Amino acid sequence: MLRFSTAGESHGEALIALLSGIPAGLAVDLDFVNRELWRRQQGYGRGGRMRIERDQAHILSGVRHGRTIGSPIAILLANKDWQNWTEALPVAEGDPAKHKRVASPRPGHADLAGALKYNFPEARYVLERASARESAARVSLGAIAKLLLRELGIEVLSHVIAVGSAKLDAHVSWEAIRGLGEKDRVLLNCADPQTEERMKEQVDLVLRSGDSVGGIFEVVAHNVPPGLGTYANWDERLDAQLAAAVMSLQAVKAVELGNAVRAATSLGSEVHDEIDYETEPAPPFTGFTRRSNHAGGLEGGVSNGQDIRVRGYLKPISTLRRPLGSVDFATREPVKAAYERSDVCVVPAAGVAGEAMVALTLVRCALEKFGGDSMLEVRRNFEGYCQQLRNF
Ligand code: EPS
Repeated sequence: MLRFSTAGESHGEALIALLSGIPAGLAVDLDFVNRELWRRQQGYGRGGRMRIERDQAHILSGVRHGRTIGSPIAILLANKDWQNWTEALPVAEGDPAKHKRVASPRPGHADLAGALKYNFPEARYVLERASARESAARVSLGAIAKLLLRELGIEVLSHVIAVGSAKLDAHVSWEAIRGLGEKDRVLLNCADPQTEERMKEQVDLVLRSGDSVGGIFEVVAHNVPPGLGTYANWDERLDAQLAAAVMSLQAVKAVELGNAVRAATSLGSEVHDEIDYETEPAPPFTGFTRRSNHAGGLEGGVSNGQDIRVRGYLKPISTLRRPLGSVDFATREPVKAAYERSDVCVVPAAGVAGEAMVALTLVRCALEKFGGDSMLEVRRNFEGYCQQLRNF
């Protein structure tokens, strides 16, 4: 069974990521893992922190001589910023005068709910763990998941559909998304240069005004065989698992599969993907094809062989340079919400974290269906299933 978790505070010494259930014999390309971490750090509208950090995966266990050995994989990501926080956030008691209190909670952030819940007099510890810095750890695990999916021919990437009110309405092909993933310079990871320019204007606007923006990313999983997930039990539905996985990312407040939002106000005849049967050119899994993919590759909680498309909707960043109204934790007097440095737009980065969550979810389902203790066994099971599909 695939299990994963993370630990670490945003300004603590390091993030730790733990992954178990990956079969033995998977080649681990560390350059690929580090490139994924780099991709998550990109995008126009990131704050000063990204100039400090250069995330690099330090694999502690589970990989020997370049391959997984079936044991839990532990990855450490050092926080470079820690050197500036050793006195403010020590593990030992330290000097209370050097602690950096977060005196007033930010609307939209976990600050207030977290302080009330854990009985903290201020929000420092809350933001340390609620911070999206944690998503770096998930991306390192997502990279391992992607390497396993690659062995089955499955790829997962993302692109940005909207930043603030600048939105791309056109369909974006898998080839265009793959092209974006190969770029060495990332602006807003949008496939259409003109829309990307409008997105940049949105970021410039909020940079000037001390505000922040959210947006929409879309994760696409390409070449997924039909039959992952099942309608048999509610918690085994792939659509439900993907929605929970992407919703669990910081600042994601809605998840859409395919064109579900538009479909809800359309007629059935306009949105259901009509079925054809073609054997030329040779289909990847089955001759059953579709004339469209409004469903986002999922029907009945099961992958249907089309690209899986999952959209994450991000609320605007909750730390504002021109802060909103709040209350001082200590005095209860009205004040402006706390401000340190912050990002103003993280949609491309959230897309990369979304890829990681989708990849980990697909690996979990793939191992349930094709699972084995070694990659040899997984590949054999997978190929047997592909043969079964061809014979169907
Ligand atoms: C974050 C606040 C900022 C972001 C951070 C998420 O960090 P800091 O408070 O150190 O300036 O840069 O994101 C990351 C560190 C990251 O790696 O993505 C927050 O409060 O959520």
